[in-house]
Amino acid sequence: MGRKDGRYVDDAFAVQREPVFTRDHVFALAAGNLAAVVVPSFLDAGTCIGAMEAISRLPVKDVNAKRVPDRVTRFGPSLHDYRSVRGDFEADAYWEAADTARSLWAAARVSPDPVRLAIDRISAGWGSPIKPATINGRSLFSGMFRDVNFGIRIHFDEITQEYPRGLFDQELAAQLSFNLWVQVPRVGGATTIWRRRWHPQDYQFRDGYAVHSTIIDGFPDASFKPRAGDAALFNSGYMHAVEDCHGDRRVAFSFFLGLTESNELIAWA
Ligand SMILES: O=C(O)CCC(=O)C(=O)O
Ligand SMILES: [Fe+2]
Repeated sequence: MGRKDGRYVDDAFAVQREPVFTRDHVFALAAGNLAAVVVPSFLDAGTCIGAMEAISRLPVKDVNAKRVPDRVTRFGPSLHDYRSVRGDFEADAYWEAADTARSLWAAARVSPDPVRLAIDRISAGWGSPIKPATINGRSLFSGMFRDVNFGIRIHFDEITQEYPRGLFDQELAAQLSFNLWVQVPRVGGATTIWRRRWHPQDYQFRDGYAVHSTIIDGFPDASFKPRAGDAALFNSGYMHAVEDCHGDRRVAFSFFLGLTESNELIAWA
């Protein structure tokens, strides 16, 4: 590890550009030995434009502003918006939103379907089919896309922290974030990941869903600026943030992948 331009860089925590996602990538990300794997041009330009046209016909909603004050809009439910202040899963509202999003998505006939394509290609690299995460046998929704116009503050995503008593039928060993960008801003919009995980004693640094930036002081980081069509996987248990896009659109299909205790990959958004 060394200092470079005032930042700490760590060769063992780097962004790797690869033609495909592989099984080894998943294990290296799960173990924290890689910051991110980026597959450039995962989708071609025509598919990105087609996806943008199709999704412009779908209703988007502002993400729960109490939880995420960063002005993010999205299509489809994301599990963390269905956690009550007491920490319970708001099942009825979630399943209703998931059913609605599935019907709207099917009716929009987005072809090729970027989410289906992503699940199929990651499954091929992983070596067996990715299955949906389930709660009491019911499959969670993973077809979410979001528009991040002003960035996202430093945070981490870990379902095992959000629901310490467990929520899924499966036990998770690691959680990865998958993003597939179909439109990016001219300026800004880089993703940064720090080699810093959340520790329970960090609660004083918590500010809603985000964490205070002192938490990452002195920790190595790695960044990449996605282009339209690029896809990336990173370990969402590490602190990460999205740079301001100055109001421009930055649209990505996004879901989580869980590596289960029995070495399966499951997906949800
Ligand atoms: O849009 C990105 O680059 C990352 C967004 C994010 O916070 C996530 O996928 O967990
Ligand atoms: Fe995140």
